[in-house]
Amino acid sequence: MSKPQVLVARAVFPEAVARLSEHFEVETNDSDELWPKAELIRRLQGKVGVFTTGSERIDAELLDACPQLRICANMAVGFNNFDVDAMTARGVLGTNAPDVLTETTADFGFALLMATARRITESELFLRAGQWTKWSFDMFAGAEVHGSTLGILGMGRIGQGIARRGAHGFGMKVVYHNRSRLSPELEADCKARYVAKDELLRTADHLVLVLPYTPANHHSIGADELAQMKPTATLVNIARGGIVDDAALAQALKERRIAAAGLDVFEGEPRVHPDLLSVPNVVLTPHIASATIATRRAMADLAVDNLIAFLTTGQPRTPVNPQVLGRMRGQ
Ligand code: 8YV
Repeated sequence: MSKPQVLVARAVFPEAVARLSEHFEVETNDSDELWPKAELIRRLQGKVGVFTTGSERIDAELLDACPQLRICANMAVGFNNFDVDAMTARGVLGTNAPDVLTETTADFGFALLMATARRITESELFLRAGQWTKWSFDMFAGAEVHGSTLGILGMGRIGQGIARRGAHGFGMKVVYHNRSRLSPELEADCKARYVAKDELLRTADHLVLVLPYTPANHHSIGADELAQMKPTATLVNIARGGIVDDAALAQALKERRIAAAGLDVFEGEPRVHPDLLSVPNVVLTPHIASATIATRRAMADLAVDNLIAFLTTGQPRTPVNPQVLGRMRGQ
């Protein structure tokens, strides 16, 4: 009997493909091209599963054009590339890759906060440009990190990891805002105090965004929110592009209405708003918060586990729409 077919939509660790090949006939994308939708649909013909990253949009049009597809396994904790309602309506399962990247991503969030507050990029560019000719008392003087107030918008697992680093490692006062409040035990563990969003914006010395992208969260930080922040504050976005209004942020940075920003994600990435490229007080990284080899391997492994487990036993490890289990497409 021939094996079921799956597609791996982007280049990934060969070991991940090898594991899939034990169970499935696997088509890969060795050139790591970003396939346009029509090409992705063409490649998905006859496939029951697809290994996706955050870059492939799975929507009603694609699902209707790929009637054999039963599972989309994302190598990412975020799954805003999935139209979950369209998937659920058609009995197609989505899975994501939570937990395995939590601490690595929190490390990076903290690194970006430090780099932003202490003006690492700006000062390195100055040095590399041969502009360092003497010491001066306020050269690249930045914002204090230890003992300052850390604000966190979105207090899921990664937000909690950043809170712990700030509170326990740097003696920071932690305030947070989230759709729902943490349990008293988790608040105590993170030494975090729940506040309204306005208070968070007004009091944070360093504000870190870690909320998932949903249409309701679009431009959660725009001109009005930036206006409420302290002029000395820094803003860090490791969540998703679109949560911040990048044009409004570039303007605020240019006018020094906030001190600095650290951005790992962008609206319309990999394009970056041109004004962000020309302001000095911003640290820019290309969506690498989860990028350590060990973590990326764990994320790929979890996506592979989900494909194998679902397609062989019907029991995925980390479903995002478990309501489709039991009434699945093609059964
Ligand atoms: C991924 C991420 O690297 O997991 C997420 O949600 O943003 C990153 O860790 C990216 O989405 C590509 O898969």
